[in-house]
Amino acid sequence: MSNYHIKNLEEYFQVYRKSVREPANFWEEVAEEHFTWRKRWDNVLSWDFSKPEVKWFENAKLNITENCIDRFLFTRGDKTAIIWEPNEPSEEARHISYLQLHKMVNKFANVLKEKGIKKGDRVCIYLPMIPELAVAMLACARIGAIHSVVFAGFSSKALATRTNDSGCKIMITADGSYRGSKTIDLKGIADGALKDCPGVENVLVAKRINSDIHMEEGRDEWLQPLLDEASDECAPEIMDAEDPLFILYTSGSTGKPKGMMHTTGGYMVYTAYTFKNVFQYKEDDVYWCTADIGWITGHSYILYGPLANGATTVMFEGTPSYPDAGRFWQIVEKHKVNQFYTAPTAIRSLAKTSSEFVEKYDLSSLKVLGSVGEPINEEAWHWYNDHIGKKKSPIVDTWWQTETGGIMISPIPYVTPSKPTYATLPFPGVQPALMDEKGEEIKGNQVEGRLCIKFPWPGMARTIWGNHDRYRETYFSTFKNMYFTGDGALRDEVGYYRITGRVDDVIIVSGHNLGTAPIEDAINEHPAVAESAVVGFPHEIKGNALYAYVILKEVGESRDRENLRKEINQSISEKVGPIAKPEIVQFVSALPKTRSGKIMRRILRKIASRQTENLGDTSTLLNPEIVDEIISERG
Ligand code: 6R9
Repeated sequence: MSNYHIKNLEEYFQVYRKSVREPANFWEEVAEEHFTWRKRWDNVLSWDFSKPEVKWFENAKLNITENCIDRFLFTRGDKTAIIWEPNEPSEEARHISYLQLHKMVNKFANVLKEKGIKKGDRVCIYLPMIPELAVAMLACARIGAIHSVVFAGFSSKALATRTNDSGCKIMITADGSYRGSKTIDLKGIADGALKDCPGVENVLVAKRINSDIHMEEGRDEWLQPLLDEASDECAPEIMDAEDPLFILYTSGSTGKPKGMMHTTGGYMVYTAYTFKNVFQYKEDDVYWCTADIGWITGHSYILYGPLANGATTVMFEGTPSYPDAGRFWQIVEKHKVNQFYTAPTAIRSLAKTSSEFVEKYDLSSLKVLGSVGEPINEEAWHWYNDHIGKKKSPIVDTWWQTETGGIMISPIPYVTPSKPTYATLPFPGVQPALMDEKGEEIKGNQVEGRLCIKFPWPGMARTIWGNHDRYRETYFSTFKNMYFTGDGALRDEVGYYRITGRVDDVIIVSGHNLGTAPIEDAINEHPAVAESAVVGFPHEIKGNALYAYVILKEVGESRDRENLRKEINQSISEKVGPIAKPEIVQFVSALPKTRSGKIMRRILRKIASRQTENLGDTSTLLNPEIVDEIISERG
């Protein structure tokens, strides 16, 4: 039996039991079986969640690009590594072979070196879904630089905060990007950020939309001429298993975003292992994950996990609805996609459109359907199963986080019997626990609690960049000796997990994690605003939408409310990003507060979702009368 590839349920249980009883042996066998190491580890695992400190494959040496590219050159040199599908269906797709990818990555790595980038330096990548994005990340990994990809939908302010927090010396961006029928002035947004990023010395600009942009003398350079000049050979930097590979920011429930830092060896083993099993990838399959590489799903399951298995991975520049709602299915037919991985928000929006958009295309290549990013509701699950999978392709509802690096709880297709809305069983090596409010573990089945993980796994983030105290505080202090996920979950009668949603102030809108604090900050910066509170409420397509309660400085002021709403939305777009604009802005005279001054978000959430029959105990409020006023003006 191979630990690396699970093929039936009996094997799953065997492998799982082994992974819990002898975790070090189990992961050692996986790491040995499938990867290229320059030097073996001295010790598989050492850990202490109270610090927290976790080390996997200590003192092992490797380069992840050697594992994702070089070792396949003889066996799969001409195999397509990346299929790039452009925004416009009439533009030709690109097929990049492992051999070509090798050259492209080496050239890019040499350009970075020429710009003085060395092992350990941070590189900000602010690019749309074009091949340069994947190549830039791998080029960083080639030379041991730490990439920090910022999703190309983020605003100047968000980009600047992230660039400065990680101390990036260089930024890689593009002249612009295509998103459906729109073009986006990416360089303009980058310029807006760069005026507040004194540490960035060089900016490399990829050409995508051929727009006439400002190039800052002495700072900005076009990328292509530099690549043309560079050598296509670049020896990989030999890294320690625990050397950082990348930083990726995720929203926190308070204040600034958290730069989750992932390391090299464990992340590689974990993403490769989970990819192989969750998608049951076979040699000639074509795999497509529709996420943006700017999120962890793209890092782990467009790039590193698939390439570490020598897979063919599709990278799509556009959107699900352009030129029409059939675009995803047209791409599935065109590239004969075998595994398709997307988000519930996309499924829900496509399920609303005419079934003709699906029926027009031949989807018979599909073998596995994946879902990620938020709980998938029953209706969306069935539509996905009936219309896309034709009841033949198992759905894998994969639960995980930026912090976990890879998939944690998920069915294994053709192995784990699925159950709609359930992420089902933990992956080998993953030991979940449900905790009650007193901090006790809830044992047994048919129970509900806060989801924690009891034991380290190789893909876990090691710290928050520059703020280890915050890492401990956020994840390891709520429950003793446990990693706390921030999610609630229930465990059914057979031990299947269902994730019920966040239990903190993070709201997931269309699969994007948004912290309420930065949105409230953006609202409060408006000169007319005194205070605000943002909560989530259920939304048919987006999963959750945002509801903002806003107190104006001068109550009864005769300012045009509609205009104020627009200005508030504008401020949020600029400071956080358009995705964070609230669905509803309600002006209120006060917010319900406890005696200690905390806003009672629980009540605001209920009002936003019109569940006001049972508001629970309001007697601890300082101002209980405000509740009725807010309800009556809810509209
Ligand atoms: C991979 C990713 C993490 C949060 C996570 C949870 C929610 C993700 C889910 C899910 C229910 C699933 N989430 N997958 N909830 N079922 N299958 O999305 O990472 O962007 O960091 O978000 O997303 O709330 O805590 P990230």
